[in-house]
Amino acid sequence: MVSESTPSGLAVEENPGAAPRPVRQKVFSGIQPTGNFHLGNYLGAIRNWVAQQSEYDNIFCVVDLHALSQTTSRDTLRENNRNLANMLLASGLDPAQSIIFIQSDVREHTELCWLLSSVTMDGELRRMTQFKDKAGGRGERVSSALLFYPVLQAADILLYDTNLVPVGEDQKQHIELTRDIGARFNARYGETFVLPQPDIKANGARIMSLEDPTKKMSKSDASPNASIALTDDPDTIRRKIRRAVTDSGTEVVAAPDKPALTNLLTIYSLLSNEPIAALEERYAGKGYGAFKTDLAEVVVAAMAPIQARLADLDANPDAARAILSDGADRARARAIFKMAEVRDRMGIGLG
Ligand code: ATP
Ligand code: LTN
Repeated sequence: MVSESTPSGLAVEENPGAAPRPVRQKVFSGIQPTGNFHLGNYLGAIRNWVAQQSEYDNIFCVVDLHALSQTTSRDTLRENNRNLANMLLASGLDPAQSIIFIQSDVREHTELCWLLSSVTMDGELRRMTQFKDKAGGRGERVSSALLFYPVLQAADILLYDTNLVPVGEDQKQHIELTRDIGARFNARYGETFVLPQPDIKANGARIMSLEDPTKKMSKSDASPNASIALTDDPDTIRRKIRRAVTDSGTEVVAAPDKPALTNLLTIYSLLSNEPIAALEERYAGKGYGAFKTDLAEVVVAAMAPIQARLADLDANPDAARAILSDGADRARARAIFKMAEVRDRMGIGLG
């Protein structure tokens, strides 16, 4: 059934004969197991997932099939899947409040991906910024998985009647395409999919590289000093922040012509829950050195509880396995139900 989002954050499902019952909005988001989970992923996405968990009906997914567009080693992918699952749990995702699972465990994602490709234009996929960035002029040597990536992402989202997709800024275009694909399907076959809204926060949606504040902090950056991994030990964090590039001048202020300081102040502000203006005031006239020393300690303190939980989870691999298996069962039950509707709408099989 299609439910409409309301500004109150609640969706109202029709139920003939009964008073309308508010139901929680459905949230879906995914993250690729492609290597070192970094502060940008945490501040732009996962921290928000955790903070909003109790408000919504949530599904969070380790999108290993998406990672196949970049990862070619079997062992690396397995290891990344396990590490990311543990990291999500260590960051505070709670299986009592959220369904957490591995994408490839629910085959309906790939099936819907194929079906949606019939309402997706080749030109739309070639225009995606992420495709253009990652394909980077490699022409014929780019896998078609990289091109198809947003169709699979649309399938992930549309499969679960998702209202809200909490992501970083870089994913906005993919969510817009998801809406276009869903709307086109609905126009052709009748109302089937809920059209999702991106949930992108004003702060933290685009944490920048520590070495080049014009580029986003990215898992695929070749330089380890460009990002802070959530697993970095305190000394590594201190060293990376000490050597992070700054802007010309000496004042600790956020401004359009000070992208490096703006980025560092954003990180500080989000992790300490203090407004940027208060930090600017505190460090007025103190220079970059004192600011960076304190920032490093703020980051170290924020990572400590996550790293402690991660150590426990790493020591007990069966814990995550059971949670993910249960998550896949719960996600599959919803996905099978939706796919029956989609197949029928499209006239697949004998009916
Ligand atoms: P890659 O750079 O290899 O594409 P990634 O670091 O972007 O990887 P993803 O798995 O693609 O990681 O993204 C997971 C989530 O983290 C997404 O919601 C994405 O928008 C968010 N995210 C990624 N990088 C940043 C960043 N620098 N700032 C804020 N959010 C980010
Ligand atoms: N492309 C996303 C990962 C992703 C995703 C999703 C995010 C795959 N499927 C569904 C939100 C909803 C990225 O972050 N790079």
